[in-house]
Amino acid sequence: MKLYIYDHCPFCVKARMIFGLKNLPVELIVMLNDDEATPKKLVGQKVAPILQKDDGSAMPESLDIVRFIDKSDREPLLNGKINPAIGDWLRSVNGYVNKLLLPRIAEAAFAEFATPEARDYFRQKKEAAIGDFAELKSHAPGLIKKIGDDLRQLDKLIVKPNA
Ligand SMILES: N[C@@H](CCC(=O)N[C@@H](CS)C(=O)NCC(=O)O)C(=O)O
Repeated sequence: MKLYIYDHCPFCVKARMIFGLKNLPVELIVMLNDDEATPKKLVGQKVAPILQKDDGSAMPESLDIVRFIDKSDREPLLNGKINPAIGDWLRSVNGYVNKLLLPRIAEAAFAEFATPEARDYFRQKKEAAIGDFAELKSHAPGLIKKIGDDLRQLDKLIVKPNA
């Protein structure tokens, strides 16, 4: 099986983790960030992650991929209770964390930015969505304090290190 990803993408991390947890092989393919043709050909939209099965069919949506792989050997691992407080935590943090993450991701040495065009594509698209990166970086100290406080709250919600 092949997993089409971006290295910076948290949804892709989710999809990658189930292969690691189950010790299943997968071929990782990092798409260039400005490559619209590959994902559109596979699933009709520009998105990552995408799982391409051995029969050639492809599926998007990280949690669909996780569930599909988890059930594939009839020994699902993900059968614990879901803590709604962690969902609430994620929704709250997702409201602001991209203001910290995206300006830094845009400068990092990820394979999806192997060409200047791919990096510019990301920067332009994300700045159009969340604002000027230089301006956002000027607000970093307050956001770093906030994510630090939120991570301390998350720590209290994690009942087992391998949960
Ligand atoms: N609901 C999707 C969301 C996936 C998603 O938003 N991926 C981002 C990358 S982190 C994406 O493909 N964005 C389009 C783009 O970068 O142009 C999932 O869980 O897989």
